[in-house]
Amino acid sequence: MDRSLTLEIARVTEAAALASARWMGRGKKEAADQGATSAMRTVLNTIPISGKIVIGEGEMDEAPMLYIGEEVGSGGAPVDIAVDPLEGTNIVAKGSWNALAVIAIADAGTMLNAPDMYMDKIAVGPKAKGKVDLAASVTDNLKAVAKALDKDISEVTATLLDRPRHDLIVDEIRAAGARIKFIPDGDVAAAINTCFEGTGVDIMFGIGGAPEGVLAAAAIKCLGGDIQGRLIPDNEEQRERCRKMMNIDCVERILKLEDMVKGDDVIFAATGVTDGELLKGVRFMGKDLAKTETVVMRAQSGTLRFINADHKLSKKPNLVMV
Ligand code: VTB
Ligand code: MG
Ligand code: MG
Repeated sequence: MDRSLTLEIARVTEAAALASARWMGRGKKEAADQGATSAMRTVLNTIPISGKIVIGEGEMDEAPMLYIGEEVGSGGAPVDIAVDPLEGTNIVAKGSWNALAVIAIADAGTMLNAPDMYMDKIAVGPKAKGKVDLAASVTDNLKAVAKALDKDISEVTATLLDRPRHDLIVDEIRAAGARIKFIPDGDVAAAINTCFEGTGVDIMFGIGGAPEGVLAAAAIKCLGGDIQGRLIPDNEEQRERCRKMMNIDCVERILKLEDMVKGDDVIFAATGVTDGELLKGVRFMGKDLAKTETVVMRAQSGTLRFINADHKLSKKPNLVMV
């Protein structure tokens, strides 16, 4: 993949973030999502790629835009595309933390076509790469992370979605003596944050969306961290869907990073919609100026760039909801 695509994908997530950020706190998550999706698609179609959406807004009959299988781009190298135009619709609706616009692009056929269902996940940063295992106990994983980071277990901070389904994991983290940072939503940001020491979280546990797992895996591959996932189909129909979409032997086996994103021809971008530990959200600075903060990364080189952009809103009428 041409490395100049990294700047192109920053434009894509910036557009989605700008379009959805105006909805902050308005209690309208669908509108925020729709704004992000339509802006993302508009810019994506200007990029010189022949892209196929493998992680998107849903099946063709349920999502009008960026549906799974949709072909996007203005023509070029064949690539797989994973998007979440607004990761954290509830977050934006409430004006809370860590909503992102995200995209990953990888060589065609290398990203897992994960259906929209739950996935159990574990994620850590580069120092603990290869030391955790979804099949091991929460306690053993916490011990392994503590050792890898040269911390006492009481200094390790785990993060997970604040949901009743995580009660047992929470009990075990507490019994082991580690700290917890609960998040109301947004486990892509949480997984990425484990790869940055300054964000204050060392390991992510718990069950979130499978599409979000693959997006996080693309970022974590660029960042040198580690993630594993296990799909949680609810019924036989979902199981059948997994088999059809993903072409893997056992639906409920542990998926390693390499199973979710093969090789290292992958690039990832995220723009902050609302403020988070890693990225500031969109700031509207008066009539004609908005500021965005974006992180873009490329697995092949390991280069990480933070891009601060000033946007002249009057020159981007199609992208900004008024
Ligand atoms: C998950 C998580 C996302 O929504 O999909 C979650 O991966 C939905 O979980 O990051 P519930 O069904 O428990 O609400 C997010 O938090 C935001 O899209
Ligand atoms: Mg979405
Ligand atoms: Mg999401």
